[in-house]
Amino acid sequence: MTGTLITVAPTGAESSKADVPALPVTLDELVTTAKECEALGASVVHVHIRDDAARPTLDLGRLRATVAALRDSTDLIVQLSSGGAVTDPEADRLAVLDAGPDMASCTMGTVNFGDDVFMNRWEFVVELHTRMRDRGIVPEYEIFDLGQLAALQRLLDKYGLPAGGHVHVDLVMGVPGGMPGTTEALVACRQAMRDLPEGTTFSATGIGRSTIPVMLASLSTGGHLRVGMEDTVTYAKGRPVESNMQLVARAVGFAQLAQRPPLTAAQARTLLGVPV
Ligand code: KMH
Ligand code: ZN
Repeated sequence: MTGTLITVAPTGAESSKADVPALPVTLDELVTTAKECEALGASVVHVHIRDDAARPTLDLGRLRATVAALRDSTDLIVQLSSGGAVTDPEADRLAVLDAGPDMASCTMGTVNFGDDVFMNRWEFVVELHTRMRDRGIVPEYEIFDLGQLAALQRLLDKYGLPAGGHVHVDLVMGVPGGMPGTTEALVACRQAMRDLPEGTTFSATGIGRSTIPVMLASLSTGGHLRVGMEDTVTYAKGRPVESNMQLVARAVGFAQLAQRPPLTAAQARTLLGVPV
């Protein structure tokens, strides 16, 4: 498939509404954002939710309501974050799967995360992978550093392919503590992915100012794109991001320039092995 899968990650768990007023934090704001990003060319939404005080939460009732609302209003593939915030306990992160999303993230190892630590013990990763497979939830394997691709190979060798049989990886680049958001690092990952099952696909996102170099490197090596205010809150020097739509529109422009126009949600389901 020659098109580009565009994932929007509109909210994340790190920015506060006070610092970033354009961040979608209510269910209404999230659904409106998702609809508008879908109309522009996004096909997957990577979801973190907030509570009434706009703090990150993994409240199961809210997650279920969010999945239902996104399904009602869009055809997007709904991918819930199982990463949550760095403070979230493993049990709550596993319980995210009970909300029944199409996809969920599965981070392939522990990484320093700014001043924090994003913990992903091996046993926890195995539990996420196997529970997702048992429930037919398609994982997106989040890779913050090169060695995590070797961990993914080990996971698949030992525990088998995920639900849907297709392996999709997201390179999260430029986190302070993880791999840098550079073409060189992306190419190193691309080469390491040759050891993964045939047909493995990848998207990439560059945190902060690495967003543009990572988009260009991903497109030019056959990869897909993830953009959104989870990863980028500055559009250009001195210009805060106005909305997630602004970031999706830029990604669509880059994809068209690369002659790999955005995939529809239906095409994305076929690519990723997500049932309709
Ligand atoms: N918020 C980060 C600690 C994911 O969504 O799976 C983890 C994260 C990855 O964003
Ligand atoms: Zn996330």
